Order: sequence, then structure tokens, then C-alpha cells
Amino acid sequence: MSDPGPQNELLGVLVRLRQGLVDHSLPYEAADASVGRAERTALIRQLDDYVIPRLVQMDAPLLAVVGGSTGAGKSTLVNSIIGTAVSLTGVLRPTTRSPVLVHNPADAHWFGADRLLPDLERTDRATGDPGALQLVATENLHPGLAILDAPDVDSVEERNRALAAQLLAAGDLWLFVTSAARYADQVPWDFLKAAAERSTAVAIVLDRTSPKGVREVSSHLARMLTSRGLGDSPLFTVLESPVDEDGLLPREAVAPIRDWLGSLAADSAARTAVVRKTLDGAVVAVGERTRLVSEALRTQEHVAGQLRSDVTKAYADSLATIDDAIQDGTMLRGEVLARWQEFVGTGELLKTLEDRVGRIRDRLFNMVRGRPQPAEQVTVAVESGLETLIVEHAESAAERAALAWRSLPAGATLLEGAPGDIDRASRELRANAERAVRAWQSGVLELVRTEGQDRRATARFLAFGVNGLAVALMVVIFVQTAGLTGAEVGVAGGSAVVAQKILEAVFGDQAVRRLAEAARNDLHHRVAELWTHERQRFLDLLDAHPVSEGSAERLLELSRELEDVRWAGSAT
Ligand SMILES: Nc1nc2c(ncn2[C@@H]2O[C@H](COP(=O)(O)OP(=O)(O)O)[C@@H](O)[C@H]2O)c(=O)[nH]1
Ligand SMILES: [Mg+2]
Repeated sequence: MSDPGPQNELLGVLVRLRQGLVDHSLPYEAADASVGRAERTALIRQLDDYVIPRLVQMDAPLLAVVGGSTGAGKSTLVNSIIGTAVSLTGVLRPTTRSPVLVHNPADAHWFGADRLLPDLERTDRATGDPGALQLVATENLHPGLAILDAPDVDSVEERNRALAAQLLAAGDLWLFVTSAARYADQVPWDFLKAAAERSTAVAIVLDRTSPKGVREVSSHLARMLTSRGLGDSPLFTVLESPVDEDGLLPREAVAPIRDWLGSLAADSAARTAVVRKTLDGAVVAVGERTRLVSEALRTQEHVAGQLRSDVTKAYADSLATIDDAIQDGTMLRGEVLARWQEFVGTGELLKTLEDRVGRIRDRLFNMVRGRPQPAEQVTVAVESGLETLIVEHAESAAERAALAWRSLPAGATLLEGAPGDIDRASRELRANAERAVRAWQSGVLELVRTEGQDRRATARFLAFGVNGLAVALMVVIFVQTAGLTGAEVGVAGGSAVVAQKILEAVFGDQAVRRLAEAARNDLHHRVAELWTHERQRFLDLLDAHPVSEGSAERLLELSRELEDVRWAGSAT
């Protein structure tokens, strides 16, 4: 890290990695989502509070953070090391006030808010605001060393505990204070364990020890430290002694700690070694935690993909079902069938076509005399029949999409934030369906009109008219899959046979096949378009929290890059 080349590269990777973390939130509920989110937040914070500012300014003073258990005497210790009461001490718990950072006046410029711990507002006096950082400049501290007095790691107040953890994570060195009464507590050891794992530089202070128990307690503590991987950490013992009127301990009680810190401050090589140990440990931890976030992000990608395919499938299945329903005779029932039969006449279905032409002519004649045009009535019946069919299937598609989502925690959460009627067809579906069906019917008319260009004058064409031939074409496609020549022709099939015969008589059978194909395709595409709109309501919910495919891989790639640069850097 002393070589600026690899150091700049390292910084570059870390900055990109930070951006990668910022860009990828973990919006979906999943088993590892909360762990991933917590890691992501902690990582960004660790990069901002310590790793990046420290790398940018490797020659900044060494920051020793004094942390530890409640009432261990941390503030008293800080004051006594410096020789003046810079940090408030007290028996009252919890003490909520700004943490205090003590430094030599010459080092003041290193501790502005644009440097480490950027989210803590700087102040020059004691305040009760734990979101502020009180800066105290004093000649009593050697340049090159700063001391930060942190709150209790085991404070009853969550905010204090979080702040203590945040401050310790910003330290080059921990001065971890515990007392004879507290040294076996769980919380401080959790912190020390994390420090050992991350190879943070730690010195331990066993404070307020009675002369009687000092040997036993300190040797027990030393064994605990060794067995937890902190055997190399300096261990200082401070005997319980009375404090003076300023709350300070006798000078000699803290002399070994003061001397040790003083020699560190004076020795830039030793200082750099401490900074590098902690910083390198932090960088390794960044890589490890990034991999955890990447794993959680992979789950997110999977969940997002699942939710998307659930919806896509619900609507694709529904489109296939409606395609079938349009062709399998379902449509040729009730009103549509009645109006059609009225149009072509019932009873003598397959009499000669010429007869039929005569009948139809009579009907047209009737129309001219003011009776409603039968072809028009078929059109209206078809329109309302198709609309009903479309609405029904749009309802069930939405229901099924919502049901699939509800079976996944992430989908259920998304639905909670969705409009209450998302499991129904959209509000505009009915109007959209109406428009689509009408447009389709105009399209069918147009098909027939175009096909009939040079037949317009023929008696057959005239007998049915464009409208009549158009409804015949609709009827034909409604019974396409029922099989016109099948054994069980049925009423609907029979009606379709008439329609088929009429069309064939006018256009010829090949043209009829082509026209039916075109009309059916057109209807399919119009319904598909409606479905796209319906489905989009679900996809919009997903797109509001995009998890792009490959995010997890990119993050993992950055952690690998980090590893590579770190190796390159440590080899120089
Ligand atoms: N007599 C005596 N009192 C101490 C000692 N260390 C701390 N105290 C007192 O214990 C209380 C808590 O100390 P403080 O430094 O505020 O603890 P912190 O919460 O760890 O910062 C204060 O009233 C101190 O005066 C010590 O070594 N001797
Ligand atoms: Mg304190």
C-alpha cells in the first residue's frame, strides 16, 4: 500500500464497488434479504466512514477509538491520558451526548466532515446530539495521534450501541476498555471477536482493577485474549484509584498507556504499520461482505425472474385459453347463434344456395321497409359475446397472476403495495375490449369488402352484402376447431357449415380459408394487445424495484478485482 500505483487501483475498485452497492438495493422479500440489506448498508457505511477516506489520506493521524463496556471508565481514561477533562464522565446511564475526538491543533485539517465519518456533524462544544462529533484540539496530544471517546458498546440505548459500533469501525486502533467487573461480558467479546477476525489493531485496557485481584483477573483475561486470537494485542492494567476534583486518575496510573500511545505517535513507521494492519483487514472484510451481498442479490434476481415469469405465464395461458374459446364453438351460442339463425333462416339449413339468396333478398327488402337489419344484429350479438368472453378471461388471468404472486413472500409484499383491485381485470379493460372488438369487426368488413372487389356486382355478393358476408366470416372462425366435417356437427357446427357454404359460394373455398385465417389472426393480436396492457399492471410493480440480471455477478466480479488488487498491492 505504500506504492501509490496499487493504492490508487485499490481505491478505484473500492469506489466502483461502493457505487455497485449503492445501485443495487435488495427490494424483494427472500430468506437472505434482511441479512443482505444489513450487510449492504454496513458496507457502504464502512467504506464511507473509514476505508475510502483512510486510503485517500494515508498520512492522516492515527485514530485510536476508545470503546468498551458501560461505566468501564472510558471517558475518565481519555481525560487522564490527555491530562485535562475534555470528555464528560458520569455515573448517570445512559449518557447520550456527542462523541469527542481529541487531536493536536496541527492535525485539525484531517478531521473535517469531508473526511472520515462524514455523516456526523462537526461541533466544537459538548452537545447532547449523538449525531454530532465534538472536536477538541489540545497541545497535550502528540501530532499524528487522535483519540476518539466512544459510547458504551453495551449501552441500553440502541442509538448509542449503533454509534459505538460505527465509531469503532472508523478507528485505526481500538483502545478497548473493560473492567474487572465486566471483562467476561458477552457484548464486548462479540466486538473483540469481530476485531480479531478483521485483524483490526486492538489494545486492551483492564480498568478499575483492585490490587488484590489484579493478578488473577489479568492472567484470566490474557488467556481469554489468546484463545480468541488476540494474544498479540497489548494488555494494559489500570488499578482502581481515587479520581481528583477534575475526575482525573493519578498520572502514574495511566503512564504505560500514555507512553505507548506517545511512542506510536512519534514513530511514523510503527503508526503506518498499525494503520495498514487495520485497513488491510477492513479491505478483506469488504470483499467478504460484498460476496454476501452478491449472494443475496442473486436470490433477488431469482425472485424477480420468478415473479415475472409467473405473470407472463398467467397471461400467456389465458391468451391460449381465449384463443381456444374463440374457435371451439363457445361463441356460437345464445344470442349470437339466435341472431345468426334469424339471419340465415332456421329449419332448412342446407337447402340450395339459390333458395337462400332469394330469402335473404326478401330480408333485405324487409330492412328497407324499416325492419332492423339482421346482419347488424348478429354483429351486435358477436360484439357483446366477445366482450363478455374477454372480460371473463381478463378477470381470471389477473386472479391467477395474483394468486401465483401471493404464494411468494416477495410477491405478497408487492401486492400489498398495489392497488386493491389488481387481482381483477383493469378498470379500462371493458372499454378497451369494446374498442378492440369493434376495430376487429371493421377489419373483417374491410377484408370482405377487399376480397369482393370484382364480385360486388354478382347476385350472390349482393344477396348477402358486405355486412352479411362479414358476419358469416365471424361465424366460421368461431367454430374452427370444432371440425366442420366431424361426426358431431351439432347446432353450432351446422350453423357454421351454412356460413362456410355462403362464403365459399361467393369467394371460393381457398379464399375462405385465407380470409378466416386473417380474421382469426387479427382477433388474436387484438386480444394479445389487451393482455399486454393488463399484464403490465403487474410488471409495473416489478419495474418499480428493478433488479437487473447480472447485478450479483458484477458485484462478485468487483470483489474478485478487489482481491487481485490487494494481492498486487501487498506484493510490492
Ligand atoms: N474512583 C474511580 N472512579 C472512576 C474510575 N474510572 C471511572 N470512574 C468513575 O466512574 C464513573 C463512570 O466513568 P466514565 O469515565 O464516565 O465511564 P465511561 O462510561 O466508560 O466513559 C464516573 O463517575 C467516573 O468518575 C476510576 O478508576 N476510579
Ligand atoms: Mg464515557
